[in-house]
Amino acid sequence: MHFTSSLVKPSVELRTFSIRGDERGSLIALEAGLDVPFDVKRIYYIFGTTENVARGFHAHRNLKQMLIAVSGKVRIRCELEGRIEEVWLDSPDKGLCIEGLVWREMHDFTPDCVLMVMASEHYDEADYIRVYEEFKRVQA
Ligand code: T46
Repeated sequence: MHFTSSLVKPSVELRTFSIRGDERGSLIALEAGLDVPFDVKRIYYIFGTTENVARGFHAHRNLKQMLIAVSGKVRIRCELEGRIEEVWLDSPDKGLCIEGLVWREMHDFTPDCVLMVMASEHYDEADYIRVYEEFKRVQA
């Protein structure tokens, strides 16, 4: 099947989660449909990233994702609808929700960074746009 455009409106939203802390430390609970605005079908995490390596450089047609640096820091650079949005994920209580046709890049991983991602769909290579020129073309 050949898709020409995304069915999901592109958006990038930084959310702050409630920390349930007590004298023992901290706990964050995320519930699908509430804190994460979609049903989670897949979780993956990126860690042990080699120094000076950047990742991503693609868009998704329909996937919704929530990115959380549960440890360390990473800079997320997004392009959507002709504008750039940059966010540092540097605390486990921050989540970046990305939906629809958004070009995303991940830069400046700290060595201790564990980037956890919750996704609305199972892995599907056909949902990826890995060529920037194609991303610009399907946006138009
Ligand atoms: C995204 C950013 C934030 C799988 O087999 N299953 C999976 O669920 C994923 C995510 C990847 N893979 C395979 C595909 C590649 O052979 O793992 C390898 C690395 O994936 P990729 O090069 O796409 O990784 P990143 O870090 O560039 O991008 C990932 C996600 O793929 C992507 O959806 O939005 O993180």
